[in-house]
Amino acid sequence: PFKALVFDLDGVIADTAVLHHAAWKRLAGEIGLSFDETIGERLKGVDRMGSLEIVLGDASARYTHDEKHALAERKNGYYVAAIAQLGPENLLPGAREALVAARAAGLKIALASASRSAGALVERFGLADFFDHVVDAASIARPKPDPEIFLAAARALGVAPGDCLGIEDAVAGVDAIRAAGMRALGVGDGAVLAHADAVIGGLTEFDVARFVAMSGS
Ligand code: B16
Ligand code: MG
Repeated sequence: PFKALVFDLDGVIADTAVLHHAAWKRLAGEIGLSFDETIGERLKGVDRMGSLEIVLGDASARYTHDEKHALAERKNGYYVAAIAQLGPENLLPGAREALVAARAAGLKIALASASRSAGALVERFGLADFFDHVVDAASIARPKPDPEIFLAAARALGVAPGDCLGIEDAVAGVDAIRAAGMRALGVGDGAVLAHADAVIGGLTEFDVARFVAMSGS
């Protein structure tokens, strides 16, 4: 059985994606770029500068490195202001219950979010006590689908990657989990998350006994 769970945040524990989306849309409007509403799916799980490149598209060439960092900072200001309004009522259904069940089953729990606001969000949601470790996204050099963030989580927990189950809503995140040598539980659409070992529609379907038995050594 697995010894640990490694959770993604945005799209798994809370629907902060809509707030990232709104902040990018505001920035795009301010700099005169059109904002394709279908862009949201492509931003899932992608780190801040990677997201900026998606939002800029062909306009990327018009900006210097420093200007891009300033744009990303501006977007982050909007996002940080938006999440200051969030509380436990903004958790996705089943999130808290999944953490309670995992704790009761004696599993270690880590958070592997690409967001630099992940620690603040965990505090706002009143979930800090559930996590044995929250990976600091700023300490990660290579974004998902690189396995670095999931390997860092396993190392911090002191659990071998093969004994961890990673839980993700993004394609890049599922691929990162698999590349880390963990099993992946996808949250969302099974057709999109085809590389996951199992897929559920949301954490309301998280059955700890079933998934802990799924494998591990
Ligand atoms: P920040 P996750 C990701 O969170 C989001 O899905 C993605 O849209 C965002 O750009 C990224 O965090 C970085 O966030 O700008 O706050 O550092 O899905 O990995 O929990
Ligand atoms: Mg996510």
